[in-house]
Amino acid sequence: MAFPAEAADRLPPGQRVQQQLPVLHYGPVPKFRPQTWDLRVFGATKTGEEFAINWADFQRLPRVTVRADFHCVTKFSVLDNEWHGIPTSVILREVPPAPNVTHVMVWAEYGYSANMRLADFASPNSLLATHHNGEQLTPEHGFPVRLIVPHLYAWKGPKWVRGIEYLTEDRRGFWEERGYHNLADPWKEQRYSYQEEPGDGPEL
Ligand SMILES: Nc1nc2c(c(=O)[nH]1)N[C@H]1C(S)=C(S)[C@@H](COP(=O)(O)O)O[C@H]1N2
Ligand SMILES: [Mo]
Repeated sequence: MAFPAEAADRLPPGQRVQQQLPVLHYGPVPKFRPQTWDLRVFGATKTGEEFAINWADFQRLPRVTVRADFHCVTKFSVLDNEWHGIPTSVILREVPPAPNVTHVMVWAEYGYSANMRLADFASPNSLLATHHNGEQLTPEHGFPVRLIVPHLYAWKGPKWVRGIEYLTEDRRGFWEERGYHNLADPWKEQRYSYQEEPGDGPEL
């Protein structure tokens, strides 16, 4: 056995264990500019206003550490990652969504985006990670901040996050428009949009 027996039931169907995170993304690695960096929270906010959290304020937000497995739709999983950063619950508390918000679109540099249900974004294990296994994220792994939603395939977690958009109806993100499943639950092997059932996502 290449991995401990306990890993067997930790591995979603069709996945195999890999020791390290590869560098995997579409497009170039953005340059971080602390003076102009902000995290925009917009769309259907409770007050109707748009917010922008600058780098200094972002760094003062409360933090957590989350231990989680990482599952990529291309079939590798990396077990036991230690992520450190700002829980998504803090963002939801700082900038509350309107009561009719059902989904969130998370935006990254260069227009990458991923949509998810509000409940997935709000999950207690979801966080805006700044550190991985005790070290600050490297530029290619998402520095300064990436979203981690451990219970979904990893494409739902944009690296280089810059925006959180509150949605009152679902809308497809970057990969969800390009053939990947709208919901992305690895335990259900929701890999491709052709597997979607009625109600799983907006029409293509
Ligand atoms: N901005 C951005 N974030 C992204 C991606 C991307 O293409 N652009 N790819 C996703 C996918 S498919 C995976 S598997 C992980 C890879 O993270 P890693 O490069 O740290 O291993 O980043 C996710 N976040
Ligand atoms: Mo991925």
